[in-house]
Amino acid sequence: MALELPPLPYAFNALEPHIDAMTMEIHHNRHHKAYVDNLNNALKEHSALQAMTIEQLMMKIGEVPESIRTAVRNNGGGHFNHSMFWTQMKAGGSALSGPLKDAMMATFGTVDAFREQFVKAGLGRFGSGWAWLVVGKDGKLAISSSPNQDNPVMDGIRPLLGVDVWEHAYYLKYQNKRQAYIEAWFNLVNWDDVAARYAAK
Ligand code: MN3
Repeated sequence: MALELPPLPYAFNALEPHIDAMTMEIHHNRHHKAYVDNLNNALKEHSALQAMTIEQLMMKIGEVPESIRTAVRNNGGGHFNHSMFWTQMKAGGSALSGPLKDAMMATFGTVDAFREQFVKAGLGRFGSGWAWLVVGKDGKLAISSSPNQDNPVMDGIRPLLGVDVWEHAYYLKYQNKRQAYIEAWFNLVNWDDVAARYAAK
């Protein structure tokens, strides 16, 4: 039972001007598709692993046979992270409110302070990777970042929001200006989706 590339929940050009249509098309149809194809290929001889959800695979990455662990880590991580990434954006974004906003104020003081720290985590990730808003093991919100296609789930931590800071996510429009990309990306965050993740604890 092969994993499938989930369709984008909107058109390639829906997120313009913040993320351009060509970046979205290449990112989804080629990069994300390659992660799915490579993951299916790695799992070909492993029917027990094929029966797991992508989240279960991430949680149990340490138990995946060593011969395919790196492939599953990179490509399974890519599949998990991007599946989440698409649903966390929508044209125009949505407003942050409710218990998630309260928790954010309690942890970071202000929403602006959260944004500032989140941007900093994205800028501080050298090379390719992700910045995350997570629920830490203490139940509190926290910001982290991970290299490559790693994610908090691999460490038993629940991600609420992630931004892809690989150059393929922004280079066509923003070139080397990662900060401008992350700040523009905030306009697209679907906080309803993030809040639903937070509520699902
Ligand atoms: Mn990407």
